[in-house]
Amino acid sequence: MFNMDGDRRKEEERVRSEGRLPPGQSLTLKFPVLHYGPVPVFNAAAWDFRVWGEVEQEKRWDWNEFNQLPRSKIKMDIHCVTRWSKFDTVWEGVSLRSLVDSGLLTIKPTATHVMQHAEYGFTVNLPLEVALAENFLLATHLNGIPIDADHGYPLRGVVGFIPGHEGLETPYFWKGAKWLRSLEFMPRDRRGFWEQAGYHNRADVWKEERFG
Ligand SMILES: Nc1nc2c(c(=O)[nH]1)N[C@H]1C(S)=C(S)[C@@H](COP(=O)(O)O)O[C@H]1N2
Ligand SMILES: [Mo]
Repeated sequence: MFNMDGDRRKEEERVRSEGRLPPGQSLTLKFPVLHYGPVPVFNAAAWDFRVWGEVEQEKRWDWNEFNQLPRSKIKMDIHCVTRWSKFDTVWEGVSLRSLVDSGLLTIKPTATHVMQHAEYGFTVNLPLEVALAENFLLATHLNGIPIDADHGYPLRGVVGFIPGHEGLETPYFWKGAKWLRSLEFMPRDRRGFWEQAGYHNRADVWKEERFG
């Protein structure tokens, strides 16, 4: 029988009993699309990804080069500030942590925060230690297929909760920029687009830091 809401509620009970449903959230089986402005068109010939600011050497990778960087895969629960959560989503892409660990990127000791810069000037800020944690990824794929245009193709930041890694700070999903084009390492904090609009600067889902 077709019983979408029955399935949904059963799944929600399961994750709640596992301690994985943050306060004020509910489980969705869909994947809502939320952003400000239009969806950009991807042009592989013009696309690049840059790392700049407080780093020993600024980097620029074109689409081909970016796809040759070491890759990681992580399963996470994602929590949107608009109160929906998705569980066990599998993201694949490049981990900032592994770029640093493999020597492909050296961050200056003066860096304290990271700004994600996306198409059309969209920005999101994160503390450096959050961006360097296991639960932040520069993602190209979701559940084995390229992320679709509405959700950030070809590259987006993602941040979520990894069950069993309770020590990692988990920000709301808006802290990952869709259509990501560069990372700026900063010597002090600066607020991104939604943070300037009144969203919480830190955005910890377990503390319900929704609005600032
Ligand atoms: N480039 C860009 N990325 C963005 C946003 C945006 O407006 N522009 N909005 C953020 C917000 S508020 C949310 S809730 C998530 C939504 O991601 P989704 O559309 O994949 O669900 O994207 C985040 N990333
Ligand atoms: Mo959002």
